[in-house]
Amino acid sequence: MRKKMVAGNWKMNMTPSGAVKLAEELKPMVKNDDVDVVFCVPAIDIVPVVNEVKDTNIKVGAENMFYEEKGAYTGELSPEMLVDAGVSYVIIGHSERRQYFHETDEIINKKMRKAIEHKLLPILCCGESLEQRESGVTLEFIKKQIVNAFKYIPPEKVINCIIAYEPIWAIGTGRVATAEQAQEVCSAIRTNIRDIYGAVVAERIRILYGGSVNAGNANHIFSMPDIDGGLVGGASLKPEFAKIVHYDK
Ligand code: G2H
Repeated sequence: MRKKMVAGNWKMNMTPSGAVKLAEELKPMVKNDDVDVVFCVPAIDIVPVVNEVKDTNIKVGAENMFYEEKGAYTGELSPEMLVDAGVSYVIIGHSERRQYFHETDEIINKKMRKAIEHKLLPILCCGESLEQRESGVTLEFIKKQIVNAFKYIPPEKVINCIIAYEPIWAIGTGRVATAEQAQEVCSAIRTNIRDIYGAVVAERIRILYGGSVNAGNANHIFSMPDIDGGLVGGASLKPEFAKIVHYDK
């Protein structure tokens, strides 16, 4: 039985003081022993949010990191910095980073390997564009993203990673994939993992759906057999996030 996960992706929202207020407001509302709750926050908010959620069920994630250990990489954050600051998870390969910061599958693979080396749990994002969906190449494209992201990573490490399927056409658009569409792709991802890493890894790895998840659609989407929760953008900045954490109540 896989434990459900609901991770907020705050993106480039919330100043440090606003972040503390939001975390303070949400923390009593998101207690749920059946769900792993994660706040993935902007780099500057990590330290204050880690302090704010200390001794709660909430874990903190970063939205990005670099794949080198240290040195002359102006503006970047290393995995060691994240771990030392109290971060447990890191989003890798979000489509916004692929699009605006030109992150390739090769860069994403380097980040995955480096995160794992430092015992950060990667939330690997994948997903097709509207054009790719309409031309019928969705499953093939996502398989390539998954294979490339996990290259050189052994099965015993893959098992603890999280995959987030986020169709680009459903991100921040209000146009949510139907639960059936999301299930179809998440099931195909699990099959890809089974083919490469075997049945045990495939049964244990968690696959989330992301893209306009809200309090109204979470229950239906999360009840699909291959969907283990959600990566939530817009709705993670509001009290609505707590309703998503309690999706089955
Ligand atoms: C997809 C998602 C969070 P939203 O990017 O990763 O954002 O829920 O706003 O579509």
